[in-house]
Amino acid sequence: MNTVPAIDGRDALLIVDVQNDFLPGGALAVAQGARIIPAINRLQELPFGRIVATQDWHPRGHVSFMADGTPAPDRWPEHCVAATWGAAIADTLAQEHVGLVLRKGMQPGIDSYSAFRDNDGEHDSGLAPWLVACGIRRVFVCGIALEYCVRASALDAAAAGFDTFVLDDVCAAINDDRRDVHRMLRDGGIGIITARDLMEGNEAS
Ligand code: VGL
Ligand code: ZN
Repeated sequence: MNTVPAIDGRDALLIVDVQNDFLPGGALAVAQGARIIPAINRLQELPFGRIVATQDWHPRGHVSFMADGTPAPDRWPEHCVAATWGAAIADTLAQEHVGLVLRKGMQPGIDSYSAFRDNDGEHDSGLAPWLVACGIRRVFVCGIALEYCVRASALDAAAAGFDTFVLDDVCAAINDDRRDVHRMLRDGGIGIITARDLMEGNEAS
């Protein structure tokens, strides 16, 4: 078992990109996307100090969209166009405890997998100092997609000095084989745990 100390007000839950376009029926559906939502809702009942949800939010013609349908690294079908149905947070995701919705990927010429900064590393979202100002010490990350926005956000949380954990079973992955991404996360100093580890650590004794 892999329990972590009980959740309290110095802990943040970061829910990455649980949006219609990343769920079955969406433009960039990740197979397990819908399955993780009930567990995320249960996690939100723990006494986190802050719960943040990110939203991929692209202008039309965004650089990350495949211009002519040709697959290329970091190019995707058109998805999460700002203020469309696909960009909306899934309506099955509980939102009453979400204190901050952070939109990312809004600049036409640069993508942003991480909640903390753009992919060029030059534009900071302000999330890290905001979490520090809120007294947050640990960040727990879940959501979609494990290999892209979850990984980038978790690595940046750790680099910013937060004790960082990825809730592996509450992340939807593009690939069935998670070994490479787990290695990258561990190399970044991130703990890989399950929702059960957290729920068990919070049971009244
Ligand atoms: C994502 C690809 C493109 C993600 C966002 O949320 O992981 N992946 N935009
Ligand atoms: Zn995107």
